[in-house]
Amino acid sequence: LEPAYEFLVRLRLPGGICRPSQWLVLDDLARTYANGTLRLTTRQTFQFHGILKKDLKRTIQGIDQALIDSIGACGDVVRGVLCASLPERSRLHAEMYELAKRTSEHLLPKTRAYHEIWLNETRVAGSPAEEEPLLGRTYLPRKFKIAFAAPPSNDVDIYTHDLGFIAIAEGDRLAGFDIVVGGGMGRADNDPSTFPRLADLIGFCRPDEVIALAEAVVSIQRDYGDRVTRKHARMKYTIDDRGVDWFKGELERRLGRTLEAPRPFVFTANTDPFGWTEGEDGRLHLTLFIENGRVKGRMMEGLRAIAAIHQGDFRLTANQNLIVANIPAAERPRIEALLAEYGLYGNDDGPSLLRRNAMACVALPTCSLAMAESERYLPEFITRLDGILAEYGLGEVPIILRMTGCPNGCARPYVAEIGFSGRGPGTYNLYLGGGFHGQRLNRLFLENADEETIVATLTPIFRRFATERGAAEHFGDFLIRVGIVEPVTSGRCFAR
Ligand code: SRM
Ligand code: SF4
Repeated sequence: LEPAYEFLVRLRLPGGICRPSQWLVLDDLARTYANGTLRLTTRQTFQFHGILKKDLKRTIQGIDQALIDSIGACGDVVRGVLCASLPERSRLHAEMYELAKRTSEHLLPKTRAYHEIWLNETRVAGSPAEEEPLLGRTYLPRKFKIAFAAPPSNDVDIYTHDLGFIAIAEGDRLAGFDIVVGGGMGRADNDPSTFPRLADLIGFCRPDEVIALAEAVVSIQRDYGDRVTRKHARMKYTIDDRGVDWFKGELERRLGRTLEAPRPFVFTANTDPFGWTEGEDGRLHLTLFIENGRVKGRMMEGLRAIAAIHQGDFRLTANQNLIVANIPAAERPRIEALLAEYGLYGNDDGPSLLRRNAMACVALPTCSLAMAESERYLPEFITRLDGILAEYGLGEVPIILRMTGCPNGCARPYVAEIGFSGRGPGTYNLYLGGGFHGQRLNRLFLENADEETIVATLTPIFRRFATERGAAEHFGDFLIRVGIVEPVTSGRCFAR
């Protein structure tokens, strides 16, 4: 049976940027070795599903030929580094993207094992030692996630990261970053010692201090993270147990200086702006909705056709969508012709607002940790909710809904205004009251409920929202204001 084992391959794509020529290679690999689809993930990269063991090496070699790798995409290391997609602010994006890429490269494991195993590199005596310069002999206690956000957009969900950098711009140049630490989503079923937690704001740093600061934060987790109980090994627990003040003090000790005070910033949304936008340099950007990140069928053909003529780049968003970025204005008609030919929608008439802003994790059939459907079920569930929202005149009100097939939280459901995590076939926990731009955790509202129970619960709440909503009030804020949900103010509070 072993040769029939299937694997998934996740790429490392800091900031989610790839060139059209790379897209074409990945598209070919998906058709040749995987299940004929590409999956855009919640961390701005691609996953291939269904690669047979015998084809794994060829797939990774193909990825290497496209100058992309899969190093550190999984495992107890620093994972893929996110960067705000920022289609129209090209100068700020260029600076941030460069830093995100350098941070990712700097913190990668230095071992050549990947090259030796997959790319036939010969082992040379005296080549990098077993001991990693930063990580040591045992790597980190657990995975470690970093992101760069650019207010007012929180499209990377900065508060859900172990370490986050929030850009502070002065005019169109980058002054530096506010620093947040200790976020994470994962929890385990029926185990209140595990909980999602939002990152705390601890200070400010200049762009040239980012890499040293990231290294120092990672080193604290390396030295103090729990190496005994895996469920307790993320940095959010290290910080929650010892306190933010302790963490900040330890960081300052390692940096040899005190951190500057954080600077003010405002987030307004964690969603993507769909459709066409014009950048400050006159180039155009088109954000396309990709339902739950799954590129397949006619859409896959259409994106391949666009990749074949596109002169800019592609940008994967942390909301599982795709930006065809940096299109010269003269090229717009050709791209629009392909959008029409392949039925790719890039504007407001198409899927509902609820659908466009929603995310589902992969779950069944490929995720071995799934307890319920997610990617395959959310589309039809949203159709049902769309009907109810339309009935109450709420179709144009943005509401953030996210679903995962288990408590691990891969689609960051615990910051959604409406969140679901799978409990069993056809049943979910329902969470309500998260912050519209990812600034507040939601609270458990229904446990282990089926679709009928969930719909019967949400319908009267939507009805109330339609009649009692304040001007421009968001759904999560409304639930809290009228007392339907008590706000969750910390990870521990979520777990109670
Ligand atoms: Fe995840 C494990 C898919 C983003 C928290 N995640 C998995 C695995 C690899 C299952 C496994 O370990 O066997 C899933 C593969 C399913 C499949 O068939 O493809 C999986 N995670 C995904 C993706 C593809 C979901 C998606 O629909 O896009 C995302 C890929 C990200 C990437 O490109 O690197 C993905 N996972 C996340 C996120 C969101 C984020 O990072 O912004 C989270 C929550 C944030 C966090 O880490 O706290 C997340 N995944 C987890 C966890 C729980 C971690 C924890 O702290 O407890 C696991 C399980 C584990 O690590 O033991 C997990
Ligand atoms: Fe799998 Fe659970 Fe992550 Fe969904 S949330 S992809 S079911 S591990």
